[in-house]
Amino acid sequence: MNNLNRDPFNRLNRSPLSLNNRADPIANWRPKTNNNNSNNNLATLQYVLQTAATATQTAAAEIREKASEAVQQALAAGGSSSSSSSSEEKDEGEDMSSFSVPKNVPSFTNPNRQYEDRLWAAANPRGKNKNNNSGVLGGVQEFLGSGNRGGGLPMYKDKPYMYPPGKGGRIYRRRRTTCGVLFFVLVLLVWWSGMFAGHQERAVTKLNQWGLLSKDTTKGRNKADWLKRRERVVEAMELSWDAYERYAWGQDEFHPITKTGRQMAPKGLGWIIIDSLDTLMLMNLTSRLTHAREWLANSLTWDQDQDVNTFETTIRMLGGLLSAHYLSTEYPQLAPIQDDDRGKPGEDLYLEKAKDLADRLMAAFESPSGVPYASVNLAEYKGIISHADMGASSTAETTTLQLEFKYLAKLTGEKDFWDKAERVMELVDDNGARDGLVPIFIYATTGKFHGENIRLGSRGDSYYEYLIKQYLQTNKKEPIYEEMWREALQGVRKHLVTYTEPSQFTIIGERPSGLDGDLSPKMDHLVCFMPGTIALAATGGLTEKEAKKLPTWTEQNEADMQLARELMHTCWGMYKFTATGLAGEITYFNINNPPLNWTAPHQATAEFDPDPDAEWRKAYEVRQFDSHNLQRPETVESLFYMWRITGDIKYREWGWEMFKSFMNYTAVEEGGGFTSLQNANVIPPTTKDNMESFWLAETLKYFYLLFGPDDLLPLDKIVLNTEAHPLPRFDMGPLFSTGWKRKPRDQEGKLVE
Ligand code: DMJ
Repeated sequence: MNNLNRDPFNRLNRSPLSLNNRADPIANWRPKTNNNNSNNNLATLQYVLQTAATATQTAAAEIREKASEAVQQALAAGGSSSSSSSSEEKDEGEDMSSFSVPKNVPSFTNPNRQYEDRLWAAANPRGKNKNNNSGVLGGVQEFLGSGNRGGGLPMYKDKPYMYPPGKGGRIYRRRRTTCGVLFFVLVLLVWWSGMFAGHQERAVTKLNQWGLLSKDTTKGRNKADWLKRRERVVEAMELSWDAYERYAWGQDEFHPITKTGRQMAPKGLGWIIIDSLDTLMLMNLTSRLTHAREWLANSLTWDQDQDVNTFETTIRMLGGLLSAHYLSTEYPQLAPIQDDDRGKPGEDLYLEKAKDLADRLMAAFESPSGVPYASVNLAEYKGIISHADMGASSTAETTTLQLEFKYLAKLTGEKDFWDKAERVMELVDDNGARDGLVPIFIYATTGKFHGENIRLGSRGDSYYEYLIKQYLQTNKKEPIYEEMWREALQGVRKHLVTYTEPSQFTIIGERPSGLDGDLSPKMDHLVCFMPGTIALAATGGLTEKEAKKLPTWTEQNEADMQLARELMHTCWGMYKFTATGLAGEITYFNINNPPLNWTAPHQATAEFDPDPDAEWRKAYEVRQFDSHNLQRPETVESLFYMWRITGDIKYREWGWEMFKSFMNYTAVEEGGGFTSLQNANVIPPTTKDNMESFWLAETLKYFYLLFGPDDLLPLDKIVLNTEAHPLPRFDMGPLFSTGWKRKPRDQEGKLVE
């Protein structure tokens, strides 16, 4: 791939890239798969793969049957595909000899297959409904019963709450009470019968019954062991991707159990495909990447009359395309694919698609205040005010766009991308949040906060994450963001950190009624991005050992690392607590009344005793309605940072244990890949029939990086956006600047007039 020809936006002339710190390309980094068949772990996914093969044959036969007539018509009409006719089944550079490759896997690059894909998708009536309100919320919203809250707008996906029941008539309430009593009696009976005691039976697992993962002899003692474990992650990615490709290609949602897909826009948004691009690259899955890129080239259009969530579309689609651009240009040997029209428009496909999308998303910033609207209509280039929450946008959503728009500004030389995104930070900060802790809603109309609810879970989380990452992205040249991060972290300690009873686990609670209100001892799984982010902030991405040698290392950094370790321990406990070893969406903790102050001496139990009556378990509580597991990445994300930064092997071991739980309890038969769980606290778990795109974009990527060498995506050279899409750090150059100063404030951070 000749990168010298790549310059569709004339950026090399206008604004030379100054991406210093470019990492050297990694030559042949991907290990050959080990041939040693005595490694029983190789059997781990073999069964699933075999069922995939069977399913492939069945599905392919069904598809062919349904489609053959139409295919014939299409072929007769002379509409044959111009795509590659290569029928290669193996990814380049892969040695699959240790793995039994399924026979009769359809060639995804075969033109007939492409017709089949389209017809299969067209045959799915669920994909036709533009206003089906599945949107970004999809199954989560359905499960939560929040109904149609926004006239069909895809909304924030990470809303792990049960809403209070809506207003209904008396009859409804009476019926509901009767049903409630009956339900309660039923639950009581079931409980008495011991059905919910499953959490004590960790050993009895579905895949183990099939003989999978039951004889894992890999000890993780040396590099080779970890590379073998990393290969298991690649296999999980292959299974997930192939299932999607087989059953829901081109659809935005994938339901692995019913083996169906669903669109979020009339022609699809490439939700899963684009979110996966960089994972496919990192894992060197070339033929799969080729198929994905073909879809982008031939099927993706942003010109659709569709409202999309500004934040989700930015972090997943814009972030996914930008990281694909970054990796394909900086690491061209990763999953190398030939550009077919070098030097012509279309060659820099990822960047062109990113720029086109960003131009449309920019409409969100056209609000009276400059704080972005919650949604955008893509075809109309029009921002749309939130239909819920009194018209307020989520604070995290408005402040988790900056890494993406700033990098795009740097690539294209278009300053407006930078300025609009940067301005939001000023508007938020001008509110003068006490101790740097921001309420979770903000009005796009006025730029003022709405309500006092403060948390680091949904709607609050990535505001804090992007403070420190903006500082790192521009090579620490925007100190304002480090100051804001430090202030906020101290605020977290002061107002949100407390310790459990018994066994003083460190938790980050919530203040739903503001900082003077009560502390709620509740942690969304989302909060578990914090340990890793705190460690990243303390060392700047260096190892702890390296950072400690610098004159800039302080006692505060030391304390921050300690907090990171303690929170990591607590988050890992969320996994140890449940029946499947997979965390619930929300965990409540038992705390003192009044809560212990963050300065109180504390010492959590070091080991998580598996005894069901172990004392430590009394500190944790996962409620029935919060027991779903959406394949979220935050804990493995933090394990990855903690491993890279501290070098403590236990973080890798915890990650491996977690990975095995995913394999054991979320694998879907008949080549379905992996699914979210409805209840991760019973065995067997109940399933949700949904594979989140962040399973491919984040969770599996973090496992892969956790088990791999440290020089793949070095933490002091890149920043990962909140969807785990790697972007380079760079110098701002003369064109860009922070362009704003913080208003004077008192010791608590409140503005002084
Ligand atoms: C992802 O879309 C991102 O990590 C986001 O910041 C939070 N929610 C999901 C994963 O849980």
